[in-house]
Amino acid sequence: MPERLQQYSSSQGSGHGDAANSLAVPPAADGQVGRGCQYPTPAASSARDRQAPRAASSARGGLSLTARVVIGMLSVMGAGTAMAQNAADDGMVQVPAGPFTLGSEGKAIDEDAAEKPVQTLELPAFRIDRNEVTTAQYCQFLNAAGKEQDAQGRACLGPARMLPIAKADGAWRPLPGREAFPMTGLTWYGAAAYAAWAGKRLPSEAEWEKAARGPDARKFPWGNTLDASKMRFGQDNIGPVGEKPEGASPCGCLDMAGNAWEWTRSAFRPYPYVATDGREDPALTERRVARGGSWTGEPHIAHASYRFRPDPTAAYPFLGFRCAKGVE
Ligand SMILES: [Ca+2]
Repeated sequence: MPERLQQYSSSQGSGHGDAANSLAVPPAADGQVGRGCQYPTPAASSARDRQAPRAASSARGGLSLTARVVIGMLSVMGAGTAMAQNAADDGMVQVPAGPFTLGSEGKAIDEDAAEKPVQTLELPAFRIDRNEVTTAQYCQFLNAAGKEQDAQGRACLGPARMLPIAKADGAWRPLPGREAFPMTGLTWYGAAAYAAWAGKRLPSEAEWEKAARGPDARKFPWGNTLDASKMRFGQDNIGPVGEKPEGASPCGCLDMAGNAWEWTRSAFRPYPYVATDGREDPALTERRVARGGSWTGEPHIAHASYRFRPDPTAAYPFLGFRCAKGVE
């Protein structure tokens, strides 16, 4: 574990390099075949949405009254469609069913032995948050719950000194200027409790990696070459979620490299990854896998297959999460 990560630990540490434990409870199984990610990035979609009304407006000069009325009606209909799309946007993207590549050969200098062996896995379609969960969203959860523990009484938050939120007059609020920052400083239990409150769940590490790499086994969300301009990393370079659209994954997820590390549902156990061997049981108390690197200055471990492995009771100012859910 890099020294910079160790100095922030609030609990038992990250467990980088630890051997996995063994428990056995059946998880929700995945297993269908289909095509890989083919979705446009949010940036591309947003650009199209913004441009369409302007194109209709600029075409009005020199047209008959009838033509203007028709164009006006079409513009209103178009605006209505855009509003309907926005209303239907729940902040999640869908990852199609189908095969993808998990893990690495562990040969490159930035690859870890725990990423071996490379596997081709198949997952059914699922949905995953486009962005990391923000401080504002997490405060909504805490204020609705009225406590800082999960249903079993386990702490959701790390020490106050590392939190991007604060409690005053009985309510949790983001620190000024951090409303759109990823929620960090929370335990795995805190992440899982939020997901349950939101009607979602944490992604398995396999789901997370598929959403980050797409169907073509790329090393980073944007391709195979480390590009620091496409991710938030470096000292104190944590920032609002979704501000690096050029670093979007093939399915349109943002900040899957950098900004905050992200808890996944999966317990850390050696590969090969087997979804049904018990590692996806949320009741496990063993170390969990986190993915994606962070702002803490180690861009070389931000590749999508790297497996950070914190204790579920640990909290760090660089560790956040995003949620997933099944497709109904
Ligand atoms: Ca991230």
